[in-house]
Amino acid sequence: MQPVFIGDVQGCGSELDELLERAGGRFGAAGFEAWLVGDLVNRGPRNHAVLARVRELADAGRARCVLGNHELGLLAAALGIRPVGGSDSIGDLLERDDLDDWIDWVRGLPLVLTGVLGERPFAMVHAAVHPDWTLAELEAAARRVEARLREGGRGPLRRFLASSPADDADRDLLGRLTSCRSVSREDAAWSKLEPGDGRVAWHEAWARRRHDYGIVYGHWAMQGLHVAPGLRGLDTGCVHHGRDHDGFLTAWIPDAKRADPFALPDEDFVQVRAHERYYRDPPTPPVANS
Ligand SMILES: [Mn+2]
Repeated sequence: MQPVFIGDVQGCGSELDELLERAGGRFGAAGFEAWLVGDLVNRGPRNHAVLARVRELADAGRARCVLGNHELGLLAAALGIRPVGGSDSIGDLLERDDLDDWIDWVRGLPLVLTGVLGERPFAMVHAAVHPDWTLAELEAAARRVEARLREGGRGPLRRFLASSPADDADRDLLGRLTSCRSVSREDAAWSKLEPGDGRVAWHEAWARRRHDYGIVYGHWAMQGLHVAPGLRGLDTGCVHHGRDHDGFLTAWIPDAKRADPFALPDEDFVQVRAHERYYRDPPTPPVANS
């Protein structure tokens, strides 16, 4: 089935509907599978509608999704680990009678999905991978942290999410997979911040290792669409529309007949311009790693 990789939706439900409709027009409703890079929710207006749409498609075998930092933020708010702030728009989920059911669905999302495009193995992750990891090491790390997210009731989940990355290696891995933008040149320690001060983009460090697998990711709206050999970064900031540029929801629809769909040039993108101006407030500066 034709994979359609979709960038960060963040509650932009009408743009997701349009993108899925366009994919359906091209491949038929049952002729494609949506692969979503995570951050389905927050900042945008239709969080429950987006989760419900993706869950319905996933249950029908027509969508797959990895967990993003905003899904973790939803869990943390629902579990009382953090207050709901001014830039949060997840009230439509937090106030629902079936919130418990959504917590269980979200905590069960994978952190990494893998497959093969043409002859090229690849992984999809929300933010980043460790520059040194092989695909097998990446999968092993993801499976270990997924098990931590799923084990036990609310208590163990709350304790794991609230733990410090410095004290719990799995919590540190969770942060790298869902929130990292840059790594230190020295020891590849991860940071949420843009490159600078001895840090380079995580994918720059990763690319130097000449890995044999490709990566599809999101999370980095300020960077925008990233098309490089082996790398497809799909967060084009739909929910930031009106900030200082237009926001788009981007899909990568690779031609699987190519031996390496991750090679350049590559024009296989479809973009839906944001339907509304969502961005109003000044950006919240990133805080310490979590
Ligand atoms: Mn993100």
